[in-house]
Amino acid sequence: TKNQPTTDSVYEDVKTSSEFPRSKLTVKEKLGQGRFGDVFRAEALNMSGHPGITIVAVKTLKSVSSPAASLPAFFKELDVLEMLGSHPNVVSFLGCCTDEEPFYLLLEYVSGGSLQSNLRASRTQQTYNNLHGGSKSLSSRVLTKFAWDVAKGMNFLSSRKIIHRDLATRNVLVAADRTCKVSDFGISREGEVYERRANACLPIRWMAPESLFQRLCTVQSDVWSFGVLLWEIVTLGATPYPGMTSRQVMGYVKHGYRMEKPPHCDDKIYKIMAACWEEEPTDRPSFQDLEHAMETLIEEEY
Ligand code: ACK
Repeated sequence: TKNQPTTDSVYEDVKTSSEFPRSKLTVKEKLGQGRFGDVFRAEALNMSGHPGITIVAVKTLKSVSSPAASLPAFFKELDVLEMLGSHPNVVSFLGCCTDEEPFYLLLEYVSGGSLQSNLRASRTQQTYNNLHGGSKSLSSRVLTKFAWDVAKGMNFLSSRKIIHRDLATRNVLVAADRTCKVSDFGISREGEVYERRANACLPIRWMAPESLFQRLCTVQSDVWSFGVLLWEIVTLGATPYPGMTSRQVMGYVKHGYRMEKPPHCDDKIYKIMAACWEEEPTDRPSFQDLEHAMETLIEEEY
């Protein structure tokens, strides 16, 4: 259904409604390196009833052949995005170009960069391994609001039975008005935090024990990752399990150890992250619980 070449002409006219004409797209500067290829800013002409130009983010799939596993992953992501609908705390899917290579995914353009880079840029001193860095520009209320936004986005995704599999501050984007938007669904991504294990690059430090040792990914393992994301927010973007190798992290988690409360971390927030790290997945809160808990924290701050 994605305009893939087919030998059966009967299906030639079956087009996805989200296909956008490539000729109406002007690709501008590169924003960075994405999961399947580069990410660019682009201008889309007369997109979905909006006359004139809409700024979009274009995710490219470099080539079908390299690596071979990318194509099914790309279409899987497309299927997920097409059925999603929109939510203010989730990066919107706007369309795709799959008539020929390179394939494009068109996404809502979010101008403020990742939550991770925002947290790190806000530090008074640029040392990501120490956990004492106070923020010069982000109040604790703003930090709690970030967590609330992510919980709302994840509550929406989980209500649609979508498992993120890679929830972390690097995969949350910040809009100009500081709204956080969950981005980057799927798992097959390359990069330094995706540590190699059994020929797969995995975000070890964000993974629940059942994901690490039984390859189980569920909404409850996303909740575990949300707990790690809370820890990232509190530490202004430190790398989880500081000073430990990924192998050490796996042993540590397996034996029931958890990250301790970071200095200056509010007791209530630590209690929430610790609940996300319950050994038994069903003992962890739901994203609905987490959304509510973050809202309560915000209300208590004033
Ligand atoms: O941290 P960044 O500036 O934000 O660098 C990465 C890069 O592309 C590779 O993922 C940016 N990026 C990804 N998706 C979007 C988007 N929807 N809008 C704006 N920038 C994006 C991301």
